[in-house]
Amino acid sequence: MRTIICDLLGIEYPIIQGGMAWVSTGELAAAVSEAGGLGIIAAGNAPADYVKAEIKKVKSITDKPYGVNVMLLSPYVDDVMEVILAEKVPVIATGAGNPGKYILALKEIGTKIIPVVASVALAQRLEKAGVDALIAEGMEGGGHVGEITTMALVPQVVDAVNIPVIAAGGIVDGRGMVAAFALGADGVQLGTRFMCATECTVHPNIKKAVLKAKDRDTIVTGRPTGHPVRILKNKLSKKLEQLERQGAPKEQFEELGVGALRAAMVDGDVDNGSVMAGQVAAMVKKVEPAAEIINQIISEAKAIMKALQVD
Ligand code: TUI
Repeated sequence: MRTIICDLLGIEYPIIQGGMAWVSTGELAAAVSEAGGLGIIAAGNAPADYVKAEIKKVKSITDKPYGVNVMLLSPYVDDVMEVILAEKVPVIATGAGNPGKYILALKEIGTKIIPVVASVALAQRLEKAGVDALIAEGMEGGGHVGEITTMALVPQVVDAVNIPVIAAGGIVDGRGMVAAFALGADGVQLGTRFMCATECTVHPNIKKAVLKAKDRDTIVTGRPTGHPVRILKNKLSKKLEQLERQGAPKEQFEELGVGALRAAMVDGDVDNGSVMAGQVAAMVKKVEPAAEIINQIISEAKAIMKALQVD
């Protein structure tokens, strides 16, 4: 099951845990890295000190490579980048924007750079700028999403660049992993499945909500803000839908959004909080250790590939 991604990142399995704001803490990242995947701390909208503390946690639990996901819309992005440079973080992923201006400094210290892209144009621009790999994330995923599905996006990105591509959005098990390989990806990133890892420190209400979710229980909200976000349907999503129907100004969406993610993930407010999760939430069946999630995905993928052997 080794691919070019394993050698690039120094990991055993080409499975990356998505950087989910207020969810992907040091505890989860360390557990995934210890199990042979790449664990990622999410900086989200948190200040640099938070990120530094999470990095320390990972380093105290594992010597294996880990990453930090930097959300480029964060007001603290420059401070977070400084922490990443100072701590010589092995891998950086980015989301919700173009990380172009940080690439040179990161390359200088040997950090591997794998930005998340939702379009071919940004993929090509970032390849030219010298990034090491790309995460092509389809709109099945949770949180901030683009407009293209994983099925359509991954092969288009794969065809457009000569660096490794990791598929994300809508992947939850070995079937998704093999499908990603068939589309030309060299690895997968999973978020929602790892939200329900035992080691994930997200509020227990969130794990319960994901386990309860059915196929049509997510919705993309906030399109008028230019930053559409997939969340589990709840009171907040209904209010956001109503604002959209009314053609309300951006500020009203932002008012409802501010703090809603933290309220959900940290405080467990599943009614009025922003419960970001992907369309595959319905396929997450139980809370289990990160190592079991990874081992299961790998054994499912191996079995499928064996069954697919044709002459
Ligand atoms: O970043 C994510 N997922 C996220 S970030 C987040 S926190 C947040 N909170 C409120 C509003 C917005 C975000 C929750 N979930 N995934 C990676 C991702 N990046 N998906 C899509 C993109 C993306 C979109 C447009 C990357 C680049 C881009 O274009 C920038 C450009 O310059 O072309």
